[in-house]
Amino acid sequence: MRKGDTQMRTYEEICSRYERLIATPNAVDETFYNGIYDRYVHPVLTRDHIPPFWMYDPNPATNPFMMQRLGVNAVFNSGAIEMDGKILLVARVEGNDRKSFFAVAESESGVDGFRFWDEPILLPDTDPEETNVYDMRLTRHEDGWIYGVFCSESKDKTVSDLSAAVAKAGIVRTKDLRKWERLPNLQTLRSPQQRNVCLHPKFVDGKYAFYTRPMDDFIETGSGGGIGFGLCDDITHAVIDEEKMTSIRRYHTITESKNGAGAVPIETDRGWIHIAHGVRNTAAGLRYVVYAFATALDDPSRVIAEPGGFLIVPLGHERVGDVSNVVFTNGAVVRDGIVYIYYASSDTRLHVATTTLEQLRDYVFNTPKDPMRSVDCVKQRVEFIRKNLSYLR
Ligand code: M1P
Repeated sequence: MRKGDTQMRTYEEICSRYERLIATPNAVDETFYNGIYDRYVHPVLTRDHIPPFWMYDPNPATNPFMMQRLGVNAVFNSGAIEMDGKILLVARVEGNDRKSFFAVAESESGVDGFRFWDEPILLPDTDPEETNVYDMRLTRHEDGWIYGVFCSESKDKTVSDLSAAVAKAGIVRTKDLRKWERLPNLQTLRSPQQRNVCLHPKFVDGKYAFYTRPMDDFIETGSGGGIGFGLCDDITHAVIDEEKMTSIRRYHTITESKNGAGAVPIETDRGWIHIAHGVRNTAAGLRYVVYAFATALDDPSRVIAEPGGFLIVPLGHERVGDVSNVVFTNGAVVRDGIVYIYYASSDTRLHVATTTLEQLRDYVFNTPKDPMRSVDCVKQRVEFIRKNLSYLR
């Protein structure tokens, strides 16, 4: 290389760096402790985990500077499932052109070694107006299919604002994450827009059950009061009339601005555990955190436990990215009693947090509720301190 030239790598050098990254072991971050879950030193997926042949033309004759031809900006919000002993993620990959798409990455351990399959998922193209797709929740349903429910976004042509968009819930199904069948989008008769929709894994009253997030607008949920729940008879033409509220938005809490279903609910002997996201507004913009709640086994729309506050909050470098101050989850896996919670930070990269099902259940059912007012929070804490001190003395 001549002095002043930009650095140039060969395709082989690019690949060996990529292989080194994939082979880098992850480890529990011992600087963090809360007794609820472990965080990890490294993210599990980033844009550097994208196979070089997705971005580079390896042929020096047609790519003499070995430059990226099709760059990738970010890898984040990911659905998750266990298959044949491996953990598979359907990640949201965002190209440099801002369009998102889905791609499967697999790992034996669930905490490191994630490698993308050779090609991203090419969904059946059923709607020419659909411009962007993202945030797939993967549900292994008792009907035998694996469903992917995701946000299908199109331009809102009813207003003159160029950035106005309409969000709907797209539905696909598969048996193996390789061959996908597209079904018509979910219709919610009483909500003009939908995002963060998640299919419950079991029939409820003999019907398919969806967690929804009613919205009046693309960004603002408006009159949408929280995470909804609705039933439909036929998933091949899914229509929901009434949406009951499950976990609701509340003034001066982590869900004040909006909330939304995250991972597919996890069944325990005490109830369904939900790992969701809550959003509040601040002078610095929206702040997204991950929280948990439980619904009843006999009525998965009825909230029976809701710990106060957040479960996961953006920390350190997680706080910075394309959309800063965000953690978001749409996938978790339970394998051999270990819960792998895949959460993205700041719409840029994907991390894992691990805990046991026993710990998560303890957290959800034994963490005190949000008392909703400062004075009651102090009373709650003083009572807690006194009990602790009398035990310690
Ligand atoms: O940018 C943060 C998140 O914003 C959206 O979530 P919500 O619908 O609750 O506002 C989603 O687009 C999500 O992808 C994104 O991470």
